[in-house]
Amino acid sequence: MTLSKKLIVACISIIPTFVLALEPENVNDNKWGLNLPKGVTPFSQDIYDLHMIVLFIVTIIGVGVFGAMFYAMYAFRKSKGAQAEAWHENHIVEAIWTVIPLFILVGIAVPATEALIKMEDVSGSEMTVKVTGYQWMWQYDYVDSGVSMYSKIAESSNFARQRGSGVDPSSVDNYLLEVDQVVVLPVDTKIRFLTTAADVIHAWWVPALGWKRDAIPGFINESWAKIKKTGIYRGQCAELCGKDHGFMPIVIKVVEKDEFNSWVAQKLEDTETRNLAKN
Ligand SMILES: [Cu+2]
Repeated sequence: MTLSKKLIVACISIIPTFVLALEPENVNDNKWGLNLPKGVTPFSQDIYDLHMIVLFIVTIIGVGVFGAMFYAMYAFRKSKGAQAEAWHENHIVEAIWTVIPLFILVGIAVPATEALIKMEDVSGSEMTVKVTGYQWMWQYDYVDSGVSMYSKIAESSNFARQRGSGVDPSSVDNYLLEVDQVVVLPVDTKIRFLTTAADVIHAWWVPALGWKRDAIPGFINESWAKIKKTGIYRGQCAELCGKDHGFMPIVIKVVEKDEFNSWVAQKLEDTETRNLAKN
């Protein structure tokens, strides 16, 4: 096979990779973890769309630039007696290769800015959850209903992670991604999250929501989510916060609104019973 044929075969063989990356259904399954997950909130979808547009643009540019480069290296090689052209500094060409990238960047900046503005807009929130990071757990205050709880790594994971536990981590379900108290949230509700910390800097991150927020002592960071699909979504602390940074997972359970309301009622009742027992 000649070199040119080999090059053509190599180019054709990488096409399925791009097709796979651009195929939405495969991405949704996230079969091989090749692409950005779509998430379950409006702006996780925006981020995903933006990512796909940029991926498409850089793929075209990459194929174009490398294609031209490899073609030049092959067609104008020294062994064929190629002579370099003597001309240089073509103003028109230089203007074109400056202006085209400029337009591409501006074209990308417009939807990127729109997505960022949307992310910051917490107006019209129907409920608020305050998230406080501690070494090494999370506190959740449902500001509107008064439910307050701590959530830390599940005992099954915590035990298995100890040196000499004798437990094979792969035998533990959702190893390091399971908690004792799950954060229950209603579906299709605009939820405002206030993120802060009580000791060092942590970061609250659930990839399916499409964002992460630093939890900084003395500061309150705002963000929001309107989760489209019921289900369980997992995340972790995303800021190096100390020796157990890797052991403060987050688990969100998104349920129908009715189910959420009865969960809140149950939680309040439990707290009341506990308080009465104390007195
Ligand atoms: Cu942390």
